[in-house]
Amino acid sequence: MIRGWIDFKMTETMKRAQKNNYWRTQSVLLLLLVTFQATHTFGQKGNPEQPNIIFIMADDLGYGDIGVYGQSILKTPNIDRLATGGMRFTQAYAGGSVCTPSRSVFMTGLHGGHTVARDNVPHYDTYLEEEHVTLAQVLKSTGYATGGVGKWSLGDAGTVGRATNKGFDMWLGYLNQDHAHYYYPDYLDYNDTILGLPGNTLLRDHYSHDVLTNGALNFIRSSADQPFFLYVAYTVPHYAAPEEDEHGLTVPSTAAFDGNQWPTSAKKYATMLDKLDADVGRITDLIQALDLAENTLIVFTSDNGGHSTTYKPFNTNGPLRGYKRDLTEGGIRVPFIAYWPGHIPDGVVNEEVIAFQDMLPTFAALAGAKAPENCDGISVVNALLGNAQEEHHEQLYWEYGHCRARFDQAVRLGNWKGIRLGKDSRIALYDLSNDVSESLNVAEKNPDVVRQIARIMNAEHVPNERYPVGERYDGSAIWQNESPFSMDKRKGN
Ligand SMILES: [Ca+2]
Repeated sequence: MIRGWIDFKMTETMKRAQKNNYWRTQSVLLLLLVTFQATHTFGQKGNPEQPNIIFIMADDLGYGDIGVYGQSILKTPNIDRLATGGMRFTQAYAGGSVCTPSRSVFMTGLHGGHTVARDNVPHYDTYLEEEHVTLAQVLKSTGYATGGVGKWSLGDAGTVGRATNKGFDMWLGYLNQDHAHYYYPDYLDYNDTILGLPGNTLLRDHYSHDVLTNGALNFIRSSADQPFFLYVAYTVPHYAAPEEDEHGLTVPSTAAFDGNQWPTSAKKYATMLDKLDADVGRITDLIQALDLAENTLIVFTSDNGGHSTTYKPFNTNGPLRGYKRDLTEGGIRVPFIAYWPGHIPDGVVNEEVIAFQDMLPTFAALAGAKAPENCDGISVVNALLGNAQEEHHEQLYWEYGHCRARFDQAVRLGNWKGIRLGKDSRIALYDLSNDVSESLNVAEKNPDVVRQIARIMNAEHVPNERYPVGERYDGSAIWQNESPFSMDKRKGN
């Protein structure tokens, strides 16, 4: 009897406790829900589990061109703000020393000795085939809206490798990279058709960089309610075709820099950089205005090093030796800034060695998507978020010049950098820990390191029949500057 009463009391107590716990639990859940919603639903749009990713890549922008990387003459306040409010990497590497391989490495997650497009030449109408998986396809497969503007380089209009067949819902710009040498084109590729700009070559109404930025902004506006990936492959400050501009640097006006005692080409370069910086600011401002900042990772970088003809006082590659096309650091080490308020700590300078092939596994990890198994890159999510990065690159590999006068290879192994200029030539060795300018060849003192680097060079270069080493290519561009609006075409000729 007593036992029964105790049992009863216990049961009632337990029930009350359970009830209290239930309500306490519910209250905590409700509070969490309100907090969560205040942070993520009412304060933020989109799914925080799948952040938006905006990858802004300049063209031929050097390591030293940006204020936070030491530029002292030209001003880049908007790009600098991404670094002061985010993370700046000092040892980030492009996929190659020129446009096409760098973009191929970024899109495929395979390094320059494995990826499908190894150099800007020979010219092919497509590089990507049906079996090649791109970063855009990976993100699209997990529900991302995918858009791109600018220079694609990996497959022309009508080919299997065109952007809209390789994962992009929207592409506005230049599928063929020789087309991208024209800043006043009379058309741009737009999805599987063209955006006609008839008369533009003559009248110069539409500077292509402005059109690309408008396309990027409109893609953000139209994708704001779902996770999106935006690839902004700008074409500045790359040179223009000489028939379009006598200095090879087409801009609408150099008025903002005319007070400087610089050559005209320098004023034009400064104008390109100024427009680039302003448009990075427009993209960042729109993300802020749409209340997407805490749910959007913005990366700013360049596809390869600065050009050798850039006005010398600008010091385009900072302390680094060499330029675009070189495998010394000046050709491949690039500015790399990651900005994501609330996720990436402010003003961090990160010395982690990262490379373009890491972007596919990194973005896939952020999106909750599966990266292809044969990827050469590693996820650097932890480095990006300011956490301890457990996996590091043991080595990095680049190559350039298969069908040119000289085939070069380079390896980074820890802080060692080995470079071979010309097939079967001797390897020069530099210690980047105390010689970032690669000025002192220490190969003779470190024969074991040189042998190890030689083995890596031999192993990582996988021959590709489209890039036969030593066979000089002298073909011209496939894309021809012929207007789709010419009178001949109207007549049906
Ligand atoms: Ca480039």
